[in-house]
Amino acid sequence: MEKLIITAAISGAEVTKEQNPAVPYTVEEVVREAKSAYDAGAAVVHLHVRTDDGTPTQDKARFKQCIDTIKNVIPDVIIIPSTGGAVGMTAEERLQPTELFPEMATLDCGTCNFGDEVFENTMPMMRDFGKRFIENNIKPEYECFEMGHLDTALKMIKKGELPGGSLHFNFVLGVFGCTPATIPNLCWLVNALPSDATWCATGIGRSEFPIAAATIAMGGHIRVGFEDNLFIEKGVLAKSNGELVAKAVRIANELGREIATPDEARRILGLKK
Ligand code: KMH
Ligand code: ZN
Repeated sequence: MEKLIITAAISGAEVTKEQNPAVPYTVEEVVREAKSAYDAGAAVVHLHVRTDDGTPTQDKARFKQCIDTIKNVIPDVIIIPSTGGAVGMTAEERLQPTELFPEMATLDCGTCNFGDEVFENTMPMMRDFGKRFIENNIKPEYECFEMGHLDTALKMIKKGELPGGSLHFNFVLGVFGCTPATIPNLCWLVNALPSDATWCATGIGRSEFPIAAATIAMGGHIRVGFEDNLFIEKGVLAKSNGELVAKAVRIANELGREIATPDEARRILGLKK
């Protein structure tokens, strides 16, 4: 089995300091959380940024400041900025980090309910995102919350509307309104992938570690972090993203799966440094 790539989704756009005081807003806090995750074994940081008061933003300058400061401290880490941003943002607003030419960025593969709100990713929007990723030579992490998202992405890739080549998907399971985080659902999605694609799975809330454990055993890659889950165990807040990554590493160690360094992750994902 390939080594395990651990992604840390350190902040997200929705969770707040009221829910867990360690959720990062400022640049210093973002770097602290990225480093804690990296030191614990994460090869990848999935990045959303906020203004200092916690408001989600896709501002290019804010992304640049966070990315540059993270890279000063942990130069080899892979940073995957979000182009999902927060519900309600426009496509142009969301696309701003692609102008920083990251090696990868997320590309969301369809509209879905997101709690009480709707996360909009129409096919025309996806075509615009695909065009930008192709022009700026960015490898997408295709985010799928539903089987229909995976099917749409595969069809649009075939038509050349989204980037092809070596494909990487992240299945996000357990968002209220989308696919429930069950192992049969995960297997259904994984079985629909092209055989040479790489994949990651993300379990939301209390499903974070059960989905991680199943994914580690199945040969996929995993995502943990505050974006998805704030608790290290039932009723106990995690002190840092590093604490969540360390738990994932312990599970991987028990299952005999080695952890990929950032450069090993680049090889697995087909990235050129
Ligand atoms: N914040 C969610 C509405 C992504 O990063 O691409 C979307 C999201 C997906 O987090
Ligand atoms: Zn995200």
